[in-house]
Amino acid sequence: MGDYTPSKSDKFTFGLWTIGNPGRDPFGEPVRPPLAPHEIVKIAGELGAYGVNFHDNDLIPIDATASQRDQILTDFKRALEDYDVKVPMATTNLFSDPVFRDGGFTSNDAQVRAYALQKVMHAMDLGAGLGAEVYVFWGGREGTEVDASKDPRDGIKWFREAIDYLCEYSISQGYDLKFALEAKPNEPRGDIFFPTTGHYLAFIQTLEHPEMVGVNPEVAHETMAGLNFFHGVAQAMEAGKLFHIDLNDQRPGRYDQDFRFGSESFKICFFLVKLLEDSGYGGSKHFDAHAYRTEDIDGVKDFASGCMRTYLILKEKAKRWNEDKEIQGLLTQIRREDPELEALCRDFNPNKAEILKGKKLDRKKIAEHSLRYEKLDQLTCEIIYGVR
Ligand code: GLT
Ligand code: MN
Ligand code: MN
Repeated sequence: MGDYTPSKSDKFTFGLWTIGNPGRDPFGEPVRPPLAPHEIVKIAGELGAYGVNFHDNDLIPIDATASQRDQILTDFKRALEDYDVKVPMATTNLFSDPVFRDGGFTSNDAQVRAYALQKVMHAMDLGAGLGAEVYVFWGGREGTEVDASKDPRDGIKWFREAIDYLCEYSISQGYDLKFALEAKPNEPRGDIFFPTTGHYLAFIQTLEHPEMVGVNPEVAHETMAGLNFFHGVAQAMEAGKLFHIDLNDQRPGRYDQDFRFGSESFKICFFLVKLLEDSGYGGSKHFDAHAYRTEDIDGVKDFASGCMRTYLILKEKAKRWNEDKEIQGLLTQIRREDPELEALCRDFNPNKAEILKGKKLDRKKIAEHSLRYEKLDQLTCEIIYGVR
């Protein structure tokens, strides 16, 4: 068995809102006392996390006075130093306050849209000042219950205007922030605009500064939409757009559960970890999950260390999978190569097309090629179950 102790180079991060989650749900009051930001930094640091991320109001309450703000920031910065914890990502709360009940950037009210933009600029100042390099946009309230209320094309245009504006703001301040857009199909709105990572990938190409903007896919959100999270992340990565990732777990077809990473869909999590490790993804691995509502503070620590430990266990299994001779042999056999045909099929020119059209390709013979996926999957499962 390996050593599953996290190190800073793993770049594991938690939100102030995740370790600090008090266990409130739509039917019940908080079950855990609030933790101050500096206390959360201590917990994260002692457990071996690399960083903490926050929404503006996780750190500074929306109605804080100037002196309260100063005190919170002093305590927070000291804790970051003391426990060697970074702030790699920041974001804005555009969903809790009643003013955002019909959205922020996509509200029907121009005054709300202006307030949202103003709030984000202040939050960017706060985040960049604490060292954040990635800025997340999760549009939880950007959507509708009543489709008569809003033409989605207006919503999309307003959202685009906001992101374009904020890219310029970041450039004008010399912040060098990368923006990461986080999709979710529903909850808290009946329907949220840009319901999946794929929707955001298409949207990004319509922006003034597409190079500054990528995605922040979350396991739970894509799974809620019934999608294969691993595939979504791979597509974002292939497009050079995986700027951040929210790791947690989720049973399909349920509310946004934000369970401990790997607590549910172990196989998808395995392929996800393998993808992140094989690709050399260098960004944060952010656990956007929270402890079950049954837990006290010790349970919160169990949850946080469990997320990191599970990742490291899966990382070790991914390495074993890559080194497994039988698995690699099967893959070589499955993936038939044909350099001559492959050369004909890439980099189109009319001559190649003519040659390819004239080639004798015997489909019945081709189809005889054996695909031993049963065996491959069984061996993969055995590695995941820990018997291989
Ligand atoms: C909220 C949401 C998360 C987002 C956070 C960023 S806030 O907890 O459920 O998925 O990543 O705004
Ligand atoms: Mn979630
Ligand atoms: Mn998230």
